[in-house]
Amino acid sequence: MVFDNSANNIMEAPKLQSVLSEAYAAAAGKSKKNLDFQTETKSLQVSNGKLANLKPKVRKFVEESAHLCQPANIHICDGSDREMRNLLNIMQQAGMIEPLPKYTNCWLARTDPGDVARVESKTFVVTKDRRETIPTPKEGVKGLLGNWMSPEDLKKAIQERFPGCMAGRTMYVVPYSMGPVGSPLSKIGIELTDSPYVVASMRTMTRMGKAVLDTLGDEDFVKCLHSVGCPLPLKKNLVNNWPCDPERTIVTHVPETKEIISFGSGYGGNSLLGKKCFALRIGSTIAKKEGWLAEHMLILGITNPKGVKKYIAAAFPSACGKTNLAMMTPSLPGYKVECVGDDIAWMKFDEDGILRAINPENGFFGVAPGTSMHTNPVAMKTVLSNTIFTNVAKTSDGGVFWEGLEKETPNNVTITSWLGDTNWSKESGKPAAHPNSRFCTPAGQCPIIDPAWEDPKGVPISAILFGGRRPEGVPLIYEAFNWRHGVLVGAAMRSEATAAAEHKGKVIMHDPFAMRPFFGYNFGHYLQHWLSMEQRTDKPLPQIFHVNWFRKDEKGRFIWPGFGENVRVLDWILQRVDGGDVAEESAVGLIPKPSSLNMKGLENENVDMDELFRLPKDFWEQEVKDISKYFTEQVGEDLPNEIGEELKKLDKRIEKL
Ligand code: OXD
Ligand code: MN
Repeated sequence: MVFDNSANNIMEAPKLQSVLSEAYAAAAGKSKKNLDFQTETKSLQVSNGKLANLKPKVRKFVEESAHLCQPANIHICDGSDREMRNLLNIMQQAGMIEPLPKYTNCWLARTDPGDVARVESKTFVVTKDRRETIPTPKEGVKGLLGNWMSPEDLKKAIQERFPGCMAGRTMYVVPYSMGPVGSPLSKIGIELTDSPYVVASMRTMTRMGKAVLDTLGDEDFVKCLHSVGCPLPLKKNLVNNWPCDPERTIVTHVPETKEIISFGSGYGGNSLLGKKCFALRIGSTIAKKEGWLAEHMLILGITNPKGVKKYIAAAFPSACGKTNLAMMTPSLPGYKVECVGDDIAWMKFDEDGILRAINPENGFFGVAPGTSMHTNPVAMKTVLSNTIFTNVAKTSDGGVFWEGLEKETPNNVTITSWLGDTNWSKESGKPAAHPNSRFCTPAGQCPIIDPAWEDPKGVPISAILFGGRRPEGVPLIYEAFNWRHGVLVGAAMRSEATAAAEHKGKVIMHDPFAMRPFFGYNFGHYLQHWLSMEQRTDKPLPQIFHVNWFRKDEKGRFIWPGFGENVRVLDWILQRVDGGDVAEESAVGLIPKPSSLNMKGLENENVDMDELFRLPKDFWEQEVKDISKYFTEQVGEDLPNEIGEELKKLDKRIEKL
């Protein structure tokens, strides 16, 4: 049974008007003096589709945005193969992409080197009240849990950027569904963009096109406006034929009006607005309102040798191996892993109170470096066709190259780096591929895609994993004592910095729930929402675990072999989910009883199990201090008491080490 806690919602009824409509009205007002500004619907050029066929609310959004951005014409996407071929053609002719003849229908894009990653510092959530978006940090401390902007400042930012920003370009109307089209768990967005690269990528990453417009009923859709910010004629030369405006880039979200407005970047989560912007930031605010969870998690199905299948969701920060785990080739005989998703999970209770998850995406936008036949053979097979690679290196035989593919690349080929160095060699000391280079590939062609990956009901989740890159102190696996403790484990997550964002170096950063860059609302309220899950069902919630594949020895070598061997950890988790008596208490949580982790076949690896599970007292004392400082400085009064209490309990247990 599911309990409806909607009465507890602290979100108020909508008060804000559509920011985009206001921006249009303001620009139209000015246009009375400015004859360039088109105010007549009939003056809009439409090269594909018909405005008259759009639902009135979609049409209004498209027309207002077109009047604001003044594109040369409008293309309403139908999602067809023909349309995709045309887009690829247009990009090839513009020099934005080139074919990779070694594979089937694969392409390489190289961005302006100023536009290579998510720009967290320029990403904002817009609410009237600052505290709805971010907790108030301690005085003198910089808040690290997202950026807030007022509606007034957003309106100003739009006025400074959007009027006329698509001049000379095509504005594409991209209707898309997060989740299978028509599923009750799915949500619809419409992205307007002047980037054909974004359209082609959205076609892979979401269900996109006519079918979405056909299913859109009276429900709200998320309005997404995106521009690369380079109207024609250009004021400066493009680098790599990649239009962008890094100095004026801004990525904004208005949860109350369900609007996403992004300017200046054409890459990744800044511009494919269904992914981080919708499925996580706006998604998490919708989830809070409606009583479910929108999380930065992979979803995998695992079948044991007895044929019993369970589903696991796992949250790791960017570039910690989510895609590798989601597509794992298990080393233990008789095990099978199947992939539902590699990045995002929407989890809701069904009518029986079971937490079920869907992957709202339709493709993988995976980090390329480190992916190889050794680390992720399934991904390597998936990307051999219909894939757009971005910022990887290319080989003289028409293929791709990145760090990690050294052994798989013929010796007789030359390598052109992502920066265009045609005779790249390792000796240059520079990476061949950008560390955040990506493949964008359809999920449906993954050889181990789970048969239920598009099940509209979602898959039942038995376990939730948190984890990160922790070179020191954190054991291979531990289980939370209960849900509340598990929420602390998620809140206390830390990991080495990633190339997916602007951070430098290998510092250990706090990344609660792997959501720090993706919270759509105040992290303190998010924790309260997670805690409230206990009251929302009378069925057992998924068990919560923490994993760390990345512990190193004193020589800096990884202690655990990782990759396919991680199935040994999943095997232990399955035993726990089954109620197996294979755990014992430790200060941090439940850890495997001696010999309960299946190490058969790893005897020659000499894995130092004692070191893998050692809990150094000084390390954990420092860890608790750091977490406590982080909560005090960053979350302050918004930290739920339950989490403070759980941290105190951890502190007490550490004292006894
Ligand atoms: C991603 C990320 O792109 O987490 O998935 O940065
Ligand atoms: Mn991610």
